[in-house]
Amino acid sequence: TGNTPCVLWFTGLSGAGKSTIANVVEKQLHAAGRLTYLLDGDNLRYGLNSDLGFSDADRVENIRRVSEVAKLMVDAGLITIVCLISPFSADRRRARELIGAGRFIEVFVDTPLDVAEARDPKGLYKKARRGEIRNFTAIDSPYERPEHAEIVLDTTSCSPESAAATIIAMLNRAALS
Ligand code: GGZ
Repeated sequence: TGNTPCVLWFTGLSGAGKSTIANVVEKQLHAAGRLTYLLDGDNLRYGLNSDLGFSDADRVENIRRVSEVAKLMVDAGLITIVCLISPFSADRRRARELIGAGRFIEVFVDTPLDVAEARDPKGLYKKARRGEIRNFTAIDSPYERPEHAEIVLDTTSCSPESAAATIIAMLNRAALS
């Protein structure tokens, strides 16, 4: 299962399910003996990217840094899983070019805003609607939908396990195994 180093790049709204699916994928790859690393935007913002906020410029820099780290990790032979909202097409395109199209798999977690907002696990949408958080993606900051993602998933009616199965099947099919 998924033997060749590559980057699985998850993009989608806050609450779309990126991290949940990524964790299932990572667990399954581990079970198959693969070396992986999960770069989760939410966590990296406590360390590597603790100087960055959510302005457009800071998001661009956040994504640039994570792209560079992902490139190092894939060079080192890891299946590297990135979870970033990464709302701008240009940033995702730059990441693809940097890492190399042949080892970049874009996973668009296309969960509709109303579903993500209803989940609201951290209450962030509620705060954004009240104006307590500014520049919140899909509320008062844009999300540019991917048009060339290798995988598109809507978690409205699909479990994290079946989403993960779709991704693992793709890794195998793409002869990345
Ligand atoms: C979007 C925000 C914001 C704003 C805090 N807009 O769902 P979460 O909570 O746990 O993960 C989200 C995370 C997004 O960080 P990324 O590094 O993935 O964003 S980007 O790729 O756009 O740079 C969310 C939380 O941070 N969060 N404020 N204003 N998400």
